[in-house]
This record gives sequence, structure tokens and C-alpha cells, in this order.
Amino acid sequence: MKFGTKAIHAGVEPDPTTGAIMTPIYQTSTYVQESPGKHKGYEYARTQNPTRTVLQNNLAALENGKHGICYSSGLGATDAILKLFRPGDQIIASNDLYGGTYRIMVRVFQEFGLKFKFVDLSDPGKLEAALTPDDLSGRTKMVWIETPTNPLLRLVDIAAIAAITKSHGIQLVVDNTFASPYLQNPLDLGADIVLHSVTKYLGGHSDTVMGAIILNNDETAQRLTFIQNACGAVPGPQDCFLVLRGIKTLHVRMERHCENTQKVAQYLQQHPKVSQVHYPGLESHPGHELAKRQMRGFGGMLSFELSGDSMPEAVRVMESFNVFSLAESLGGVESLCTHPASMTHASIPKEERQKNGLKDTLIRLSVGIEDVDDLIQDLAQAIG
Ligand code: P1T
Repeated sequence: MKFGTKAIHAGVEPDPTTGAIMTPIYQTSTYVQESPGKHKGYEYARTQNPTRTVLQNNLAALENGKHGICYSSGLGATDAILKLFRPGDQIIASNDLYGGTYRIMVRVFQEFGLKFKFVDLSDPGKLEAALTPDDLSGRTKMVWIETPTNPLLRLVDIAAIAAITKSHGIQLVVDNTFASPYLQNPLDLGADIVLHSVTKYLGGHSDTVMGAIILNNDETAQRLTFIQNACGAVPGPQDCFLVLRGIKTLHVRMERHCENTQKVAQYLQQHPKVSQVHYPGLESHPGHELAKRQMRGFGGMLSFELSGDSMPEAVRVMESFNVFSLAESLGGVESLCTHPASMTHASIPKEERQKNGLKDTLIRLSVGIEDVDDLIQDLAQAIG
């Protein structure tokens, strides 16, 4: 099946009791057993829920993976992956990543003894260089990347990084939130685990918070399913239904996100008051050629900087939008504008942010699927 057909049909069957075409919301906490241990495969709703099962199977199909496992948020999924490790184990992560991911690594798991090293992985050579003999003596267990990265839209070469991790027996996780499975399938490029903040493009309508992990390895999937039940960060059935509904239009939405964002990026690039636009669809982007190889489109996210780097001017622009809403999050049908330094990436210390190239004046856009002329007009009046 091709992507659009899988989005609508994979894992989804008419309800066996009524023929309902839409997966029912099994709003129940428990399931009646005939005799102790004799049941229909469902015991308690933290452990299994039929609405969640359908969504998990659908997500696995979209990422060309064997197992899909859902959690109550993207960070719930991140938490589950980090619980695969023991004190002393090291994870090497890209230095440009969602602030909450940095926060759970440094402020939660580092306190439990996990070790983290942050490296600019947009150059795979830097991964080789970062792997000291000590790191390679079994200490480094995982490499963690986002591509494109949040919020600087840097591209990381998944196949090149996977070749390095495989040669050293290290696992590779790709946070595929910005691309969505419509534009990029990391498992096909050699990644071991794909993570999504389902909250974003998969849900697509800014009405649900959820996370997911997709992978092929049976043993790791079994452990992650154990953690899902044992630690309890599960999504409710209503949310699973909303995401299943959202996914049915993922391919159509992503086409419009990409089309609109390319036009918005081109508009911003020629604007005299804009000094830099970070969007992989622009030929001037350092990852443009890689994006053409690795992705099927350039996505709906971009960030930009105003000439002069003036904070009051950046704030004035962000306060002046009529169509873009100033809010955290991304990937919904409506356009959003975010100030990473004070919002999504505030949990990364300022020196750390600046060392990685994230300026306080950076403005991030999640370009929605409205009429692009209205979006460009809104940018024109806000930037002035
Ligand atoms: O918000 P949650 O569903 O827990 O997902 C966390 C997460 C993980 N990975 C990436 C790449 C993300 O962007 C996020 C959440 N990001 C935002 C809320 C944001 O505005 O960037």
C-alpha cells in the first residue's frame, strides 16, 4: 500500500460487532473476565485498549516498522526510551534539539546516573571525533538525533550516522516529529528507533498531547511495552481516536504545509528586514541537497532572524501577527509563531543555547494550511 492508503486503512478494520467504519472509542478502564485469567485479550486499560491498539498498528505501518507503542506525550515516549538504560550508560545527542528533551536528559536522567554528551551531529564526522576510546568501551549505548532539528532546522544525515552507530553496536534514535512519517522514514535509513511527538503533525489539529515509538526489534519493543504498562504513561482512548482521525488526512495536510512553507520561506528570504531564513527547502540552506535525498518534501517548519538582531524589534513583530498565533507547539492546521529562547527552549541554559547558534532573537514559524497569500500578508504587515 502507498502512504495515503496506509494512513486511512492500515490497522483499521470495521468494528466486528456493528460494522462501524470508524474505530470505536473504548472508554473503559477494565474488561470483564469469564473466569480468572480467561478473557478476550484485554484485562485492564493501562495495559491494553482496543482504540490504542489500532492506532499503534497504524503508526507502525506509517513508519514501515513492526511495533508501534504510544505514550501520554512525546516526553512520555522519551522517558520510556531513556529507561532502557542503567547508571553509567552514555547517550550522545545532537546539540540542537527540543528544550524539553534536553531538560529530561540533563535534569532528570543525569541525576539518576545516565551520562549525556551533546554534539553538533549535522556533521557526522563530529560523531566519530566525539567517540573517545572510553566511549567505545561499551559505555555509549545510544545516539539521539532530531532531523530537521528544533528550532534551527539543521539536517542530520540519518544513513551516515546509522553507519557509524551500527559499526560500534550503538543504537540510533531519530525524533521524526518535524518531518512526520509522510516526509521521512528513519527506520528505512538504518535507525533503530523512531520517536514522535504525536501532538504535532500526526494529531494535526492542536487538540491532543501524545507520543509514540516505532521500531523493529522484538526484544526492545517488549521492554518498551513493559515500561508503558509498568510506568503507566498511556494515552486515553479519546485521544487515540482523535489521532486516528487526524492521520487520515496527514498526507494531504503535509502537501499543503510544504507548499505554503516554501512560499513563506522565499518571501522572507527576499525581505530587506530579514537577515536569515532557516528552511531546508531553500537552495541556500546547507542541508538542502541532503534534504532532497533524505526527505520527500521540506516540511512545514522554519525559523528566521531579523536584521539588526534587536530583541525589542523581534518582540514587536511577534506581537503584531493577526493570522499567526503566538504559541508553543507546531504541526497543527493553523499557523503558529514561537519565540524559542523564552518558550520551547527556555529550559536550555542561555550560554548553551548561544554556543549552539540559537539566538534570543530567533523567531520560529509552524506554517499552517491556511491560504498562503493571507500568511504572507500577515508577515508583511507584522515585519513592516
Ligand atoms: O510535547 P510532547 O508531546 O511531550 O513532545 C515533546 C517533543 C519531542 N520532540 C520534539 C521534536 C518536539 O518538538 C516536542 C515538543 N515540542 C514543542 C512543544 C515545541 O513547540 O517545539
